[in-house]
Amino acid sequence: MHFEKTPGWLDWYQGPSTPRFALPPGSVDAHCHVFGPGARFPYAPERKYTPCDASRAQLFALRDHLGFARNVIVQATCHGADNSALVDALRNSGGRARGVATVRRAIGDAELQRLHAAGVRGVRFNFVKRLVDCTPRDELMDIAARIAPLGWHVVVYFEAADLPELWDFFSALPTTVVVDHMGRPDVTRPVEGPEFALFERFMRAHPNVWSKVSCPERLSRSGPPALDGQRAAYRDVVPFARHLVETFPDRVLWGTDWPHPNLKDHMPDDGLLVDFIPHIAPTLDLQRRLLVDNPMRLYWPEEV
Ligand code: 0GY
Repeated sequence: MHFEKTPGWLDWYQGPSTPRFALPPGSVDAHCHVFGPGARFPYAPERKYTPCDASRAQLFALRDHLGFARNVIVQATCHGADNSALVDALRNSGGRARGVATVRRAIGDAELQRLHAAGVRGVRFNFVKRLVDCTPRDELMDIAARIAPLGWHVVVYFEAADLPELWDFFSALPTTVVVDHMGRPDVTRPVEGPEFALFERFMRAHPNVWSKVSCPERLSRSGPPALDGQRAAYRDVVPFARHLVETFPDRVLWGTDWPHPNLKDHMPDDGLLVDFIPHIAPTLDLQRRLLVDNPMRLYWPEEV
């Protein structure tokens, strides 16, 4: 099957630089995706965008180039609840990838077991309206109850403005809850302002809640580094991510978000994204927890 990309789609960056920051041995890229290839793993009819292909081989080549040991591959909304491309990537990772799937309430126990055997360890609930149609809360709660006995967790993706309304639902989830991209703060607002303070309060009030301190390229208004080197990359995001890393050092994860769906103005050089890490995790101890200890505890607990 042939798919036309969404008009204006930005393809992932070819030939990323070699990071200057040396990742600690055993580092995990805890948020990335595969897209198709569409000819083999067709995009879902209900998708809100059609991406360029981004195969498992291309993801694993990036992993090796950047110096990561492992990946956590998150089901992207363009594949709906068809986890075939994800499962194919996990099965062909040599045990070096774990996954977060999208499932519907009707999923059978045998299918859940099949996903678990492939390496799935979580489900994603997406509340970003431009990406998905709304799934009723009672359906999501049923899914959470089904996956909790497997030791899986729930990954949630939402916009900061929606946290007040989602607070009680998230509080009722019976698993570890991982928030994508710091709950998408508006980084033009102060880090100590009411919006981000609410997110911090949410994490303080719920010891089972973790956050990915990922996606500076998506959250930033100041943008990528200037070519003359006079402007640091995504500097407006640093205080937000660093605050979470320093306040909750055992509940933060980092990921590239490759192949970076739906970016509108630029496509990041993934090598430069890795060079962002020491700005948000300034000590060796924080770096090791963020990149190795925390993701290993969540995704490979049997090896910890
Ligand atoms: C991300 C962010 C986005 C997209 C998806 O599954 C997806 O389609 O997650 C986005 O558009 O903000 O984490 O990849």
